[in-house]
Amino acid sequence: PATAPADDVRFGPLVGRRDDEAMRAFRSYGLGQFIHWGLYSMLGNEFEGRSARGHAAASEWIRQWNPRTAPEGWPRQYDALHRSFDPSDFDARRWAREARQMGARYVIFTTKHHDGFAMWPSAHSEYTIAATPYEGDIVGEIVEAYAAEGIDVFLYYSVLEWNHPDYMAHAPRTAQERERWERFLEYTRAQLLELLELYPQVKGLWFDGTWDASWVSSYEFAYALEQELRAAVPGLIIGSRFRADEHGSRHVDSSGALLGDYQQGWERKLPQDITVLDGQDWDCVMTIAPNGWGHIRDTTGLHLKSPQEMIELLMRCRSMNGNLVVNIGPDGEGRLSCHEHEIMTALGEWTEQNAAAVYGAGHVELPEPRAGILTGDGQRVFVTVLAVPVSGAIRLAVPKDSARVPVTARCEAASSPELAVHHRDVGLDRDPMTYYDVDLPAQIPPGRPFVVTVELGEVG
Ligand code: FHN
Repeated sequence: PATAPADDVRFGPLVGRRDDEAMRAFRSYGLGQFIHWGLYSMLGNEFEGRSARGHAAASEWIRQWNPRTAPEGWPRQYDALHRSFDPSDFDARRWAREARQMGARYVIFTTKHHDGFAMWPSAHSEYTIAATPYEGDIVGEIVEAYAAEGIDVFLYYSVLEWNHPDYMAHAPRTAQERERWERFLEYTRAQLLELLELYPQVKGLWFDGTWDASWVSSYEFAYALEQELRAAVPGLIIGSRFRADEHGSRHVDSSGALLGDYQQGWERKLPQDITVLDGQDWDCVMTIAPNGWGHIRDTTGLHLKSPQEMIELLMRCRSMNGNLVVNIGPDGEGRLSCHEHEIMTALGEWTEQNAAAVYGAGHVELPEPRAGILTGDGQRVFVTVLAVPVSGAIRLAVPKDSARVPVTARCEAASSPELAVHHRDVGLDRDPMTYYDVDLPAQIPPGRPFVVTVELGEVG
């Protein structure tokens, strides 16, 4: 149902906190996959042996190579890349199968990044996959393959375009600029409606490049367009990056309401704790390298997150009711790196072995033990143990007036899964908590976090 915007915000939220089937599915996705794939993937952050590292914001930003250090004639060479884009190893069904094996329940795919190149044969642009030697529709193949694996598809779309003649970063100032900008808005609208018409199975649109003053000042247009998009695909999910309100506020409007179905601001960072989230739905999009979403050929000297780190990030997101979306950047031929495969395999094993702690579980209103991360489903508390305490036990603090308390515990990863639970009241009357120690298995699985499942039972 529509909520009335606060008095002085006319272009605030279109919907209140949704609780329909699509949003309930979003809340239980747990893990997603982001794919940055486009012309920049052909370069891997290098051109003719020269590295762009430190000269552009990220690998997919290579077209914006600092002009002082860019190769002679740049970005002419970039803008001609599409003439040879013909990924010989691209197999959408293999990607989709591997994504399912990794445990991803949704995928976000770059249909058009800031370079303006459309990965589908858009009728509204000449700069599309149809102008390459590749004979296919990449977006179409991705949508079909992922949907066939039961993975929900979200389409990434950048409004910002670096090389579109009608695009401008500032709000239009003259009549001529206004005319150009109007044309650009119409083009944006046409492409978005086209995407939904061509691929009606999509579950969401993931907007990017919406920070420039030109777009922020087009809040009225964006408000109307959002309604059109929602009408085109009932249940469509749109995050908080799409549009601003009339006061220039983004993500959250000037009266504090979220401008979309979920908070999309968590990029390469996680909330400190659940209180900062203000009850919002959210996900966190995460790179494997420190930054750089597109393929990076030479990762020497870059810290690549380890499988263990990714598992920890996933469980931290779940403990605060969010999803983790892990990015991959295939190369220009459609190949993933060994490290990406390693991360995906580790996540796949983890999510398969610990599905209950990941998908159907969320935040637990108990203090987090130092040993690890808590998720729960009302009947059970799952402790993802990151570090084994010297005591050999995990201590759970439970309010003395709690109706449910730990009764039994298990660790499926141990050779003897059953674990002893001891109730230890420290005897301080003023302490509102009482304590349950779970003995950890003597043989701890090496090198990986592991889950201890604690069953809760009625008091008395
Ligand atoms: O500039 C982009 C960046 O290249 C990448 O696509 C990320 C993904 O979240 N979004 C933008 C920065 O916020």
